Amino acid sequence: MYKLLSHNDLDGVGCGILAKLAFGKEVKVRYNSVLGLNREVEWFLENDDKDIFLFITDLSVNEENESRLEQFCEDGGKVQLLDHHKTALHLNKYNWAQVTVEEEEGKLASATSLFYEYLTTHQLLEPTEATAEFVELVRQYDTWEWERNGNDRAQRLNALFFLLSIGEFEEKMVSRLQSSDHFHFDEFEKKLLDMEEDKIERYIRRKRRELVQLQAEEYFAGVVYAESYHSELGNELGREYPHLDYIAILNIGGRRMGFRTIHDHVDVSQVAGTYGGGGHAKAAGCSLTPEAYQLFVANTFQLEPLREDAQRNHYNVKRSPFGTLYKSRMNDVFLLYPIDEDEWAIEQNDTMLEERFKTFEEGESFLKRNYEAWLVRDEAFVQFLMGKVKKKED
Ligand SMILES: [Mn+2]
Repeated sequence: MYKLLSHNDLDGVGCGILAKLAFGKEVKVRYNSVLGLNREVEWFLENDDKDIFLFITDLSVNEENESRLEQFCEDGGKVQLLDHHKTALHLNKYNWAQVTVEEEEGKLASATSLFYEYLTTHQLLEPTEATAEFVELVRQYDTWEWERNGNDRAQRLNALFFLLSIGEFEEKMVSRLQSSDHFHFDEFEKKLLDMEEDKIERYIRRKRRELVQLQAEEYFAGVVYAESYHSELGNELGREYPHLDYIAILNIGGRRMGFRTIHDHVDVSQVAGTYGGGGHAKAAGCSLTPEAYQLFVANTFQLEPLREDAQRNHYNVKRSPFGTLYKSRMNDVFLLYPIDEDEWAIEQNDTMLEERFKTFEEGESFLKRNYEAWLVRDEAFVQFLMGKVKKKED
């Protein structure tokens, strides 16, 4: 008999699906939150049959369970932990743990891809094309590689995962992988996923208008309240506001918060770590501790949301050699323009600021970080130019 304790996200459930393909009725699978795992491990060690082979995937254990599992193995118990979170790398000192962050140069690991590798090399599972395709979609989603590769199928697989219950998803995928030559979505799922995409788009548009800006330690954060679609939201908002180092997504009901970044200079697992959480460099989370509550909720509640840049301009456009016009809530106007090949300057209400910027993006980031300024509409730009001409005439 086997038992699998895994994470309750797509990557964790991917492991459960592989376990059922490999062991059928011979495996008991339980999915856990990050916090729930340690209880399950304790329960296993105290109550379960000592002959059961225990797999732990996509999650890691606390220090107490670390030594309990070591003892269990010394007494002849069988355990294999497979994880890809770098916060678990210290577990590699044990024979029963394998924590791999990168499979090979430039290819990040996921729990599902590590488990697939494990099961096929130990000849516990026959490799097939359909299963390999499924595993690769899960891996790309979990490591964010799908974004760089434009692999929408990976994102759609995760969307389907959230549309169904875990049990339904598991059952569908197991029978599909057993009976198909290639991984595919059926017609009904495709229709459902299209509708879901439209719904997410509308949700994100609404959330964009609720984003507030906060300076927290050395970073600028965008703060938004949301219960669902954290990945999509963090991604969209991050791209929309590249001057923000990361996006903090608050789930008050769940007393949790998520961190997402699109930037390489920020490791949000470290940010989450300061509040007792963890995760990946690009996506992490933590409980809403009183400290985090004070900073991200209480301190930001009175703030006004960021104003969005004008979208349909023809004249006041970014990177224009004639300058781009921004405005702040204090009614200051800023003109960002090139004064040389690699040099951009800013005029604030007709007074040139001292700062110089190598690129347009640096200049815009400065304006948005310090003044929460937004790109004004063409009409305001034309008025501004007319005012300048008039001043010259006078
Ligand atoms: Mn994972």
